[in-house]
Amino acid sequence: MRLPTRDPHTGLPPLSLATLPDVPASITQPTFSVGDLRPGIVHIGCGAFHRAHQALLTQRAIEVELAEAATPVPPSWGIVGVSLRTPGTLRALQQQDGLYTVLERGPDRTALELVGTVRDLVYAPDAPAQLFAYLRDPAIRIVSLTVTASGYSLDAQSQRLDAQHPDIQDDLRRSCPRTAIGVLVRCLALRRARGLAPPVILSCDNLPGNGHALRQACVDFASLQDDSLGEWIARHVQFPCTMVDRIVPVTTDIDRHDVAVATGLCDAAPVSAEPFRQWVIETFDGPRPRWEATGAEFVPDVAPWEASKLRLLNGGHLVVAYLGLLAGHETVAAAVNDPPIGALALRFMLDEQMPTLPPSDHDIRAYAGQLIVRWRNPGIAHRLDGVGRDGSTKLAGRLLASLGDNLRDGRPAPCTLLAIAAWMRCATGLVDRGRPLPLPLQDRQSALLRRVGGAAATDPGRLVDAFLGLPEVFDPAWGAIPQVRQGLIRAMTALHRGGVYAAIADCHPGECS
Ligand code: CS2
Repeated sequence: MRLPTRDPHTGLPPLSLATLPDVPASITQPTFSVGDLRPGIVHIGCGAFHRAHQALLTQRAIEVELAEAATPVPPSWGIVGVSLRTPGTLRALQQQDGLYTVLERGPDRTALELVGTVRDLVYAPDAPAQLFAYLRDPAIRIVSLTVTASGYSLDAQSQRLDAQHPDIQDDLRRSCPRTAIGVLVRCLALRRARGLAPPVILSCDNLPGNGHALRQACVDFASLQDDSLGEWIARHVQFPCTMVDRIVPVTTDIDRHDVAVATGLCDAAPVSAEPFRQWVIETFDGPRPRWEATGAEFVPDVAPWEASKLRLLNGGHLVVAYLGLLAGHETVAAAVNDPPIGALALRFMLDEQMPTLPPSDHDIRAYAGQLIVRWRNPGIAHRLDGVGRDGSTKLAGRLLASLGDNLRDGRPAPCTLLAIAAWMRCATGLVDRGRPLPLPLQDRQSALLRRVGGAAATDPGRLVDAFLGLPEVFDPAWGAIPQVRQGLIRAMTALHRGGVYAAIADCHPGECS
């Protein structure tokens, strides 16, 4: 516990264990003694999403368990938050003894909740020994992660580990791994060497079959070092699939200001989020928090939930992001409230994504309608450049997988093709006639995309061919499918000549498909 010194900018004492008693009773806060919580989970990628979703639900689960228990000691489900790459938020949280505020922003009101489940924080590049001490500790029963799809180092075509990826190559040579996959495999190797049970590895990222993809990546990495380790992981480690959902925009100064006004304390790392949240988890064995008591669902097969969420919500987000950015919008709400873009997003979900979903009793029409309402939430400023970033990895599960299904079944997919063309245009960093995109997109491949796209930017046909020729993004087979290549060139030409609205007006089934 540190002494409360005032924040130099706001003049307020910082949020910390020492100032926790000063938080007004009107703010929801942990009902247990935060300092007594022992770690049972290591979470890799302790960003805003994790803190607004799993960490918050873990707090609620602890509270339920505690309310039913005979002793006042909280169950051991504290979280060790790990960052592999960026220290910023982690350092701020360290200063606050891991405490932070979640602002639940609905259309009409904002509710605040203080979260105390993050009990330690490790910036892996600075403290590898501390990280691996936690990971080999048998008290850690679950290692969860939100590192985004690009953190899985998968080959775009095979969806197996990209063994040639420079970070993976580097990790294979190092005594101390730095990638998510390298770190997980080292954790499992340490457990195996000591004869300890492995933790459950819980992927909470938005990629198809996230648990299966993670298992394969870990087995592939381990097998490159030691075949028997790969076999042991395949046989003994559980990698449940999950579907996670909550819209969590990047934290802004407005969030920090609102927390300061409400609490009288300075929280440098609050998160804001929509009221909606959903967590569907493939059933697994072993101890875990009572997440089901907080609304999470445990099911034998997550696939139907995952497919509708990835294809409608995350895919729809990309449609809205790339067309919205080209139309000059900044947020999802502004783009969806722009009638042609909102209507296109709905058409995309109902006509092009819904028919590709696995059979289930889910009401997909109602889900699509609910998504439009969630996207329009005026309390949330969800920036399009954030939603659209890393398109080179996101397209695969969100747009290309369903495009493949539609082609196979002979269904036109003009909205999907227009969204892919819009991504290509955004990825060049140029809107038209060399004008830079007002909100540039970040991408792990941005240097490549700008170089390849920039060279062909003024010619729709060359631009489409240049991008289709990138194996980092597209299976080479796509370029040889006439409906795909011609549909993209048609959409790109419409964007090029008349801009977004003309391209949307030109987007009819059977014509640009
Ligand atoms: C978004 C997601 O940025 C993105 O890729 O599509 O973060 C989305 O907001 C969440 O998956 C919602 O659960």
